[in-house]
Amino acid sequence: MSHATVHVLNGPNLDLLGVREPHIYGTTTLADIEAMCRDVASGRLEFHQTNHEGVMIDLIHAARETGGGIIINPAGWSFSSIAILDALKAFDGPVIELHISNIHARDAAHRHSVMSQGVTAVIAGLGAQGYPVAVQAMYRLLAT
Ligand code: CA2
Repeated sequence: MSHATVHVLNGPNLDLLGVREPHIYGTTTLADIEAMCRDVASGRLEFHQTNHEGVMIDLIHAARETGGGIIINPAGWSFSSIAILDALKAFDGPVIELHISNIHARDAAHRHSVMSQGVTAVIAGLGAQGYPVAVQAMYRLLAT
């Protein structure tokens, strides 16, 4: 099963990683994170970032065709997007929701993800390292 596709999907403003607010999100860029994921990937890895909700929904639908698993950092949509939650619920494989920061230790606006009820697992607070950890965890989920 290690040849299954892992889809790593990143939501709005994550293209600014490493550039703005390093005290919260660190100095690692999204390109660095993609390289960290590819380092531990043993099969096909799709890596995307979008600032557009409809594009994210299309990426989730496209993943339905390819199969495998989804790792998603929904960023600001975590707290509002029932449309993305619905798309994730329509995906048959495992879904890992990932946050760089520990959202549970943040202010009320960043604490409650509406996404979590529709996912297999949540990783939060490991910084950029959470991404390769999630890819490795995904292979285990896909093998079970
Ligand atoms: O910790 C995470 O990964 C978040 O999903 C990031 C979201 C935030 O709304 C969530 O509470 C937690 C924000 C992503 C914005 O990314 C930026 C990166 C650099 C500078 C500004 C924003």
